[in-house]
Amino acid sequence: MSTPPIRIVHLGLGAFHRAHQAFYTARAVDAHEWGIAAFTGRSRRLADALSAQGGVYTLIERAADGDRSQLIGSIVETNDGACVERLIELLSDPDVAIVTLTITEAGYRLSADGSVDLRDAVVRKDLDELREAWGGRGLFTCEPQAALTRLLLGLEARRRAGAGPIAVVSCDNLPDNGHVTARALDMLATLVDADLARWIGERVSFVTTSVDRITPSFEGTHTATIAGREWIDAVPVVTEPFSDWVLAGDFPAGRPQWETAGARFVDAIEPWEIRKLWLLNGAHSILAYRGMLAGCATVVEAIAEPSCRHAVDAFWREAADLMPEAVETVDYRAELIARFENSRIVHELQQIAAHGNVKARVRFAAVAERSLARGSNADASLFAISSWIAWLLAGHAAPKSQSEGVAAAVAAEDPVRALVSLLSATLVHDSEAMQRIRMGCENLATQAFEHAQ
Ligand code: CS2
Repeated sequence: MSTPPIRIVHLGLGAFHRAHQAFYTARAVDAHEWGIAAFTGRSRRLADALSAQGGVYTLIERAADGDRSQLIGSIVETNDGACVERLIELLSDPDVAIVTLTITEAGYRLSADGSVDLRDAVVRKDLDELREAWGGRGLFTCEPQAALTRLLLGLEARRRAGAGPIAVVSCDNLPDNGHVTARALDMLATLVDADLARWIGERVSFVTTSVDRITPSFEGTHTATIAGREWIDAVPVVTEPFSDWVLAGDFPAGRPQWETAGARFVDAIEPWEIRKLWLLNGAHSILAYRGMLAGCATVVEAIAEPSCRHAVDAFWREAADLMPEAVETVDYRAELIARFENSRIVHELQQIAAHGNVKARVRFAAVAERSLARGSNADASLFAISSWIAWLLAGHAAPKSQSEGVAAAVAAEDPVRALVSLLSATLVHDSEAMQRIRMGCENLATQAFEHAQ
């Protein structure tokens, strides 16, 4: 494989990026023109392991009836996320045309109203550092920790270098993720330097995307035979055969022909995005909370559990009623069941359950708010919120998997109220909805108690 030049920078190197954007880039007809320099989020372990194998890794597509493996060579450089010096260098290069992000929903550090949470200690520290760097200490002395403040630093370097416009492509499970990223960066930039905020507004294009491929974390090796010789991949990725990528927005400095690898470019993304977020991710989160309350550990176990399946079906009916008629949901739901039932993919519920406040806001509360506004009783989505709360109150959350705000709300005098306020200002002030969420929590607590006996 010849090495393509670096034209894409990725923040958030992990299994999902390697199964999705790196896969689409490697499969595009112009793959030889588009190399990725990827930065990890928290630890440098994966960067080092991939670097040791020249960035190349095996993507194992695990279907219910067998595996299909392929080598992916689109990632040509891997870095520890903390290495902002390299990020600055790369973004100052006019040949770099795109920044993609998989920094997780929680990585945007937003409050319930969608603005950056300025009470977040990391954001505050980073903003202070950035101000000092602007004040004369110099960009290279700065060590921001949050993904968006790191990106901000890179964009300032690009502005100073006159390296031209660029596209920022969010690939996280947030509705209208391009706009969310634009708003967050504008807010952060305005707090540091109004000129940078203006430059971002004029020169950075924010692309909204809906991404889909179930890719649980996987620890293990894979032995491949290349040119008759055995090669042991220390960091393969295991994913499902299905994948989808819908994008809307401009790429002012060019882009790979991802459509030749199956991506879809659309003008209006909302129908695709909410179908995926509500039906797939919403069901995933219900399976996680209800499933663990019922003693299940994986998606396959939970979807086979009648009370979980019933809760998912009811939620799907409610969510599907809110979708534009043009969007197909019947076959889509049948296909989801088959994907969830793929017993060769081991998807831990605890992994899905992490960062529940950010996920429940997008997956449950958004459905409940819209259902109530349309005069429906929103039974299934309110009950989904109850399942998140009952799960938290039953002490199922893994250590460090939830934010400080969630831990404080669980310990509050009225935890149900405190937790709902993290999701939605509308629901917390709707006494009837609150009443039903409380009843749901009580019912689930009783069921969980009976299950444990
Ligand atoms: C999951 C997603 O962990 C989670 O929150 O719901 O990672 C899901 O597997 C992907 O969005 C599938 O495309």
